[in-house]
Amino acid sequence: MTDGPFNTPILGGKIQAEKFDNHISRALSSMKGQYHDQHAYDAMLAKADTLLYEVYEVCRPEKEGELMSGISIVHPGKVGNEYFMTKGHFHEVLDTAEIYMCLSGKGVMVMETPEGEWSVKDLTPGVSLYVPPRWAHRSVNTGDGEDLVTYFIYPANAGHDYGTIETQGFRKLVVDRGNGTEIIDNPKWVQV
Ligand code: PAN
Ligand code: ZN
Repeated sequence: MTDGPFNTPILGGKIQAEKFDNHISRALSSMKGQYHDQHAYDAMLAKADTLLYEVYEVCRPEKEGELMSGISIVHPGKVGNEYFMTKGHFHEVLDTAEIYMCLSGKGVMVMETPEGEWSVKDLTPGVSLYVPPRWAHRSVNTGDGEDLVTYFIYPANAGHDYGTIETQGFRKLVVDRGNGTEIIDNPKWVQV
């Protein structure tokens, strides 16, 4: 990690993995209980632990004033009728925001607050999304056979609370039941 200014190429072809500090890969087995169709999940996992998404991070010291950034790539596909998606999280420091910029592909960001508000916004190339403080967020690839690639920036001291979502899920799911992309209530949602 350098003390001075630095560049990171993010556009224009293949990701240069060596320019990032961290490469995270999340496969189906890390999403236990997150997809609403448990039968479809089990059947898919029995065949292969499919890679769902990857994150390339530019890491900075986890202190106020610093910014974390990177690239998130959600691969295309579905578990049952539910699109591939990230785990999703609240920031541990709840009062921290995040900016996402869609670089390519097609998707949505599913968001909600602890107070019960929810929102689903499009992720389309060239459009930036502001995720305000307190909003949990999960990106979902609704595209047809194409990666959803986003660039994100958030305060380095934000931290990640995955546990709340793992336990209660998001209030809304993004599915395709044969008529295109739909946002439906999560039948398994429970208040922690
Ligand atoms: C992003 C996310 C990234 C992967 O960097 O961490 O898109 O999603 P999950 O962390 O939910 O697996 C971010 O929102 N950081 O705060
Ligand atoms: Zn975040």
